Formats: sequence, C-alpha cells, structure tokens
Amino acid sequence: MKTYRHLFLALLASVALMGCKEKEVKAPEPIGPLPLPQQVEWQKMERYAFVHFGLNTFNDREWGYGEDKDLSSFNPTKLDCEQWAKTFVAAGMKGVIITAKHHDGFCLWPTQLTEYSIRNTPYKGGKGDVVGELAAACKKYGLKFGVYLSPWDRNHAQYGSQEYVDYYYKELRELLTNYGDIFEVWLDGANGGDGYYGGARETRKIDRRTYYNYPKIHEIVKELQPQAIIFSDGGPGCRWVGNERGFANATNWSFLRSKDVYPGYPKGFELTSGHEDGDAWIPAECDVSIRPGWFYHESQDDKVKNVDQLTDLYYRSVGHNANMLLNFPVDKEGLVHPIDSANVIAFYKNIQEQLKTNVLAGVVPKVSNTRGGAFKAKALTDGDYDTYWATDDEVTAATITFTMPEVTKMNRLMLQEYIPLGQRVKSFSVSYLDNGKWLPIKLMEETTTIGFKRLLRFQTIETNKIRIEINDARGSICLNNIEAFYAGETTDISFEEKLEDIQSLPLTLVGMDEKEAAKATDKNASTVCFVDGNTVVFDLGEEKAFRSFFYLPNQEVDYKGVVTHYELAVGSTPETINKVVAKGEFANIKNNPILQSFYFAPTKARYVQLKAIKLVKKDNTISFAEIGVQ
Ligand code: FUL
Repeated sequence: MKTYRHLFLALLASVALMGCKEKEVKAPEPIGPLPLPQQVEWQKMERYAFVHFGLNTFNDREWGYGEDKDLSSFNPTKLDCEQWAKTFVAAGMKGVIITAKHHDGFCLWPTQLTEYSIRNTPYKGGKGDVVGELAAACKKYGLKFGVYLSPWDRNHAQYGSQEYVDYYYKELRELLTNYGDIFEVWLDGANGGDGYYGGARETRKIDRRTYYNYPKIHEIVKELQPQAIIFSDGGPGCRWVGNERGFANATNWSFLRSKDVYPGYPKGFELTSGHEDGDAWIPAECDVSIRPGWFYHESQDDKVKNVDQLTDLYYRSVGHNANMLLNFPVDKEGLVHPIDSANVIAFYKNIQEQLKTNVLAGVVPKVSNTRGGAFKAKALTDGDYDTYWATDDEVTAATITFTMPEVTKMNRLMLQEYIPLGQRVKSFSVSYLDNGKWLPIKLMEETTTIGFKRLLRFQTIETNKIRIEINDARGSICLNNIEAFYAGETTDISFEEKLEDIQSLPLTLVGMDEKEAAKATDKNASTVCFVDGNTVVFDLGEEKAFRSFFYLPNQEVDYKGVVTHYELAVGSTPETINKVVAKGEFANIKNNPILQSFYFAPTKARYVQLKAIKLVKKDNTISFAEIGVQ
C-alpha cells in the first residue's frame, strides 16, 4: 500500500493553518501522475556521483569487448574508496552509483557466478571487492549507495538466451542482498550488438522490450530493496534525460507515457522534456561525466570540466527539475583524479556562494488568491518544505508579488512546486519594478514548467519589487518555496566542445563540393558535412606521415550519417587505397557524441579512405562535424 506521508502532513498543515476558524479548508486534491514518497526523497538528493571503474580503466577503453583472457591489467595500487567518498561529501553530493558491471561483463565484486571478475585480478591478491569497499565507505561517510549493472554483457557466452537472463537476475540478487541499502539501481539502455560472447565473436540482437523481462527485474528490486529507485530510459523510478551531456530542457515534465518508453527507446530526445500527457511519474536524471569519456583516459587529464561548465550544467539539470548524476572516471591508481576532485569541490563552493543569501527570506508576498483563506503565502518563504501556498480549485492563474524592505540586486530566482500533490504549472512569467514601471525579466529560456525545482539565471536587476505570474496550470497552484539571490557577476555560460585544440594535416575531400567539404574542417561543431555513400576519401596533397584519426560526429539528435564502426585505409592514388590501417568501433557514440579518435602504426600516404561499416541509423550518407588526421 502506498503511504503518502506528505499528503498526510499537508492535511495536518491545513488544519493547523485554519487554527480556530469554523470551516476547515481542504487541501487541494492531488493531480496525477504522482510521485511515490521515495521518489520525492530521491528528488531532494539533487546531486550524486557516478563512478565508472573496471577493466576499461586499465585498457584505455570506453566499451570493452569482453574478451580479455588475462585480467592482470586490473591492478589499482592505491585504490581507496574512502578517498572517493570523502571527495563526494566535500562536493556536497548525497550518494554514489558504481558500475558494478559494465558492458564488458567484468564484475567489480567477487561473484562466484563468473570467472570474469575481480577475483581473478591481482588486486588484493584476488580478495578485493570494490563494490563492498565502496558500500562500506558510503556508510562511514553518510552517502547513499547505488549500483549500475549493465544488462548487456559482451563476455557472457549465453548472452541472447534465457540462460543469460537468469544469470543476470542472480547477479542482481547478489548485489541487492550483500551490500546494505541501495538507493538506485541503474539499468543501462545500451543493449545487444557485437561482442566476444565466450569466443563466438558475433553480433547478437535481442528484443529490447522483452528480452530481459523487465517486470521480473522490477519485482526482484522490490523484493530485496523496496525503497530503491530504478533508473532506465523509461523508469519506473526515474528516467534517462535523453543525452549524456547533463542537461534537461527548461520545459521538463516529470511524467512519461509509460507504455511507450523502454530501455533503448529510439526517440530518446523526448526524454529531455518528458511527456506532458504521461500517465506515470518518472522524473529525469541527468547523467554526465566530468571528463569527455565515462572511463579514465590519461589523454583527457586536460579536459576535465571546469567550475563554469559544471555550474552551467547544475542550472540546466537541478535547475530544470532534474537530478544531476556526475560521473568520476576513477583513475588507474584507483583514486578520484586530483584535477577532478579539485574542480568538483570548487564547483560546489561556487554554487553555494552564488545561492548563499536568499534576498526573499521571510518576505511574505502578496498573492492574488489563497485557497479558502488558508494555505497562505507565508508558506512560500518559511523554509519549511511541507508547508505550501495554494489557490482555490478553479484558479489556475495567479500573481505573487514580493516587496522587499529596500532596493536589492538579484540575478537568480528559485521556484518550487509542492510535488507530493503533482506537477501542475504550465506557464509563468517574471517581472520587476523599475522606476515605477513593471518590466519583464529577460531570460534565455522559456518559463513553462517548474516542478520540484526551477532555477532562473538573468542579468542583474536592482529593485524592491518582483512579480511572478503563473499563467496556466493543470489545476489549482501549489508552490512551497520561492527564493532569489544575487550570485555576483558570473561567467557560467553554456559549454560547447572546444575545437580550437584540434590540429589536422591540411586535407581536401575528393570529389566533393568545396563548400560542403569545408564544413568538415571549419572547427565548428554545428556545421555538418554530408557525403553520399559509405566512404569518403581525403587527399593530403602529397605523401605525408600520420598516426591518428579524429572524428566529431553530427551533433543533431537525428543521428544522420553518424558512423559507429569504421575501417580506415590508405593508398598513393585514389584507385589504390587498399592498405587497411585501422578498423574498429566508435563506442557509445550515439549517446555521447564527443570527439572520437584512434591511433595506429605511423603510416605514410597521400590518400586516406574512411569506410563506414555501420551507422547509428541505416542510411546511404555519412556525416562529419569535424574530421582529420594527425
Ligand atoms: C551508456 C553506456 O553505454 C556508457 O558506457 C556509460 O555507462 C553511460 C552512463 O551509459 O549508455
């Protein structure tokens, strides 16, 4: 049975507010879909850490193939889960989720279910258990603990059959039984494809909707960890936000049409805003790595997101009604890298600093309606989560006006809806009084939904009056908190991939219209060159030596022409390109379309041909935002 503690508290609040009045004012009826109490608690966590760590860390990979015979590369010499936990606490995070098993099938806990585990590595002489060590560190430092268990397993011989699914259930049972309370179970959407599969080395397709029998997985979680939130593209506890860049759209509903969405859902872009007409409460979680990749690569030590970039993402995740799941690629020593920890702690200090002094604290606003004279506006600034201001049932538009004792600077606004009663607001606007005139606050994004938390950034204004107009809602309005701040004059602007550092040998695309070809080398991520067919040939002008290739894919979510598997060949004339120098996969390119690069034995040639063996979406076109050789 669902126990709606918050609703109960809300009712109590209504009685309390009425004091000795004759007629009791009833709390607004909840408007579904509604969160479960554990979803409300989860939303209050706001920020927590992700850790990607495993064989990939030591092999410089993003997606391992599951083929390593010898696991001796896994040998972190200074691994210290307490160092991780202390870093996350210092960064104000409330929990951590670890890749207990990634797609390569390697298990970070000493399970007896497979030989492909930490048991067969040199770490602690085979007696180590990173899952257990992290669970213990979390307990010690007051963090919540969660697990990522990849359904896709490129090592397992029986992947694709029922035997594998049963194996997966057993793995899940072990994790959910042996490591204390789990707050979130992360079910990744990347599923099926090529792999080692016990030596078969083949492509195995599975039906993403039915293969794993997700309802059964949900039952196991419910049985062993009833409070745990289940993450997947479609929930049921929380949903993927549709990108791995760490942001939700400004318009963000915590609802999904639950029958439509499943792990690996092809229309991932819908998840960035949710479904306004959804039937289930499935709020968004923004996963993003502090570095370009999810796993550690030394080559990315100078590409750690800085304070401004992280701050910007905070406003576009937590500030867009979503939780922020920030990944740390733990390094080869087994530590959170010092650059990563320095940046994340500085980021936390920055947001604390920006949102330090609430200039509306204790200021009781004037509102155009209060529900039956109760549910008064003072709840908006009393600092109590469970008291809220509400309007009468038929009132779906209202004005809230704050008058401050003196003219005050501000450039941030925080709004919160009381989500135990549902997400309601569809549209709002904000204005301020300037020399006796109401002016709109100029914002860079739309003011539509609010949800659990909405943060607005705007140019500094100086005023003693600010007005929030709720223009439309799905029913009566229930807000529990409004705050405003002066964050200082800040520089946390949007982060775009920095392309200036990329240096390619000069090249032209053979047989291509010059204007179109230029888009592939103009260092502009938003201009994309499309080439018909599945190959493209570059001419370096004369024979030159090079040893690496890079590729920034089309950044549009239609994935047009995005290459996942490639073959690179060279030759001295366009007709004799037959020496293959590299062949491989751009791992995880669909969800994380960062700059890709690969290295090969230094080679000398004038002509280079890239052949797309496979694309994200079948097509007769390949595309490049940027391309080059070095
Ligand atoms: C994706 C995976 O394929 C990536 O490797 C990473 O684990 C990310 C968080 O989820 O779907």
